[in-house]
Amino acid sequence: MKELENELYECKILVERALDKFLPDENLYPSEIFKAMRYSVFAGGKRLRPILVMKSAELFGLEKEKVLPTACGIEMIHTYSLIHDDLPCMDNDDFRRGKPTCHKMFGEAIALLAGDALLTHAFYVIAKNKDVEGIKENAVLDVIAKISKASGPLGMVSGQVVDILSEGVNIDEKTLYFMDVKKTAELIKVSLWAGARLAGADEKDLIKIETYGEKIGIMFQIIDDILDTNGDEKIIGKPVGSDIKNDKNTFVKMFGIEQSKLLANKLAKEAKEVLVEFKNKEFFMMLIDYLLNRSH
Ligand code: GRG
Repeated sequence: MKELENELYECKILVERALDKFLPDENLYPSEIFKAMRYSVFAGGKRLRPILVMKSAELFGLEKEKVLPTACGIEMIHTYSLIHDDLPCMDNDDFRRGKPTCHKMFGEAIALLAGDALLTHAFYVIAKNKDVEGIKENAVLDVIAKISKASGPLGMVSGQVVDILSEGVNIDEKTLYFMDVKKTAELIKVSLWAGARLAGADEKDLIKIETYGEKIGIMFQIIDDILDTNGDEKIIGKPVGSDIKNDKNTFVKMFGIEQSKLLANKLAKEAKEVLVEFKNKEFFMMLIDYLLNRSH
């Protein structure tokens, strides 16, 4: 596990340096928006999605530094979704990543705009990947199309819509899976797919890496649901019980903690099976157990 943690740390440093380079300077006019964007991006975060982009590119033979524009763009999209998710009209949360939420610091209007700004700026940055030596323009176009689909109304937004509309309502298992695949797994899946596509992976491998992404994506959300019930507030960076407060539909609500853990373990096993024939798969194998046993 030490080896995996070192690798995660090394990638995180690369991502954070690149994010600093790709985000507009906060002294630009009007500085309030740039300050709010930077505040939320640098409030913390595991940088899981950009790391997946980089390691997936590496798995298929491309240096991980070459996909940093795409990796950073996806982290910007992820941060936008967190800012909007925390707004009073959504989950109305005061803390995120261990700090006051964007709207608590900058007010609702600027927080809404900071989310919008990160979402749009993300595609400006992702498009820059075409200027990196060895990257094909067609691959960048495919990546832009796929990321916009995964984060838009056919992806993450529809998951969020079901999440909001089903508050206080009993939904069935199929709807719970739909919601979590869209809300959480889509961005994780597309991170892996994008790294692989930029590295020139073939269709068969693209499908496999996406399947792995779907399994770990749902597993990630199940663990998120469990941590919201029994996690350590100081470690997760926000108060526990916010799902209960908002009467959310979660795996814990539907199946209880023990059954949810079993489901997460089953997905972990299935994810390992997907990559069994891959060479150099050690990072992705270790990552499954790391995410399964995570405390934040
Ligand atoms: C369109 C107005 C509008 C809002 C959209 C799409 C959306 C808002 C929100 C996405 C839903 C969402 C926040 C899903 C949760 C996914 C999840 C488990 C987030 C936490 O991810 P981590 O643990 O966070 O990787 P860090 O802080 O480590 O980056």
